[in-house]
Amino acid sequence: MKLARYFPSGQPHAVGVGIVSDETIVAIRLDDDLPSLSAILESMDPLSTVQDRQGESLPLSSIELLAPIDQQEVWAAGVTYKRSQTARMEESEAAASCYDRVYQSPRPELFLKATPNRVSGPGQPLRIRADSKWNVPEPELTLVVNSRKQLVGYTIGNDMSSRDIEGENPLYLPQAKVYNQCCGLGPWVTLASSFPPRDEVGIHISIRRDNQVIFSGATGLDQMARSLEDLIQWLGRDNDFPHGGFLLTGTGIVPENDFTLLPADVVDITIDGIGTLSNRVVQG
Ligand code: DO4
Ligand code: MG
Repeated sequence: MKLARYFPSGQPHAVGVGIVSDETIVAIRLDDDLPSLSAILESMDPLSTVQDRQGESLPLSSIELLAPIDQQEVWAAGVTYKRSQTARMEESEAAASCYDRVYQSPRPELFLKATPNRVSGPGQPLRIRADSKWNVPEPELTLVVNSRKQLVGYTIGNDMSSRDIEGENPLYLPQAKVYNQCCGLGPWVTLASSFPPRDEVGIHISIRRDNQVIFSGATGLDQMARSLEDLIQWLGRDNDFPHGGFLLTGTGIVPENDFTLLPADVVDITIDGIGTLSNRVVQG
């Protein structure tokens, strides 16, 4: 089951939650007991929670999808794929040994990526910083975790990154990663019970400029050096999430070093079992 947040057509302030299938969305009846998507994800069994609350069915084309986030924090893991380790070591003389070590260490790299106001949903713009000249999208399977630190679903994350800032000095990492519209999430949450076997999950990216594909890449979840449960247990050590949280699990696709995103590029990220997250890039 796929659960989305959306604005119904003509009602840009009334956030709805619905079940997506093919080209339709079935509205879920919300009330004070169940006011939001995160409340559904917090319930003991999200699937049965929504079963008897189904309302009208709408064409997907008639609504505006929103990022599937309410009040949760967004965290990210780094250097979880060999390709990311190699790319970071190339971009940073100063931190090469840090990236090498963290790829192999039991403790993963984890960082706070975004608060809800910094997140862009499907079709909304993602930003490259005005003070950066080397930027990439990072297509990442994203875990949806409830306040009990249980994995309840999956979505797609885009961990937009300024490689020149990150490469200049590892202490600049928060500035390379966290700024307005730095994180894409969506297009919806696939509940854990509906996610395909992990070793069959492919992650694909394509970047279009002037309607031409200028970069595409693919990897698989089976290329990740850590397990999803391991990442969640490290994130949850002495760290609570009263509203639940999102955890981007790292990128396995990094374009060659001569590539940078430009304003008006369109980034499409597809992950099997979820769908496609599409965003246009802006700068300044
Ligand atoms: O420390 C650099 C960030 C790594 C990252 O974001 C990734 O591997 O996805
Ligand atoms: Mg990343």
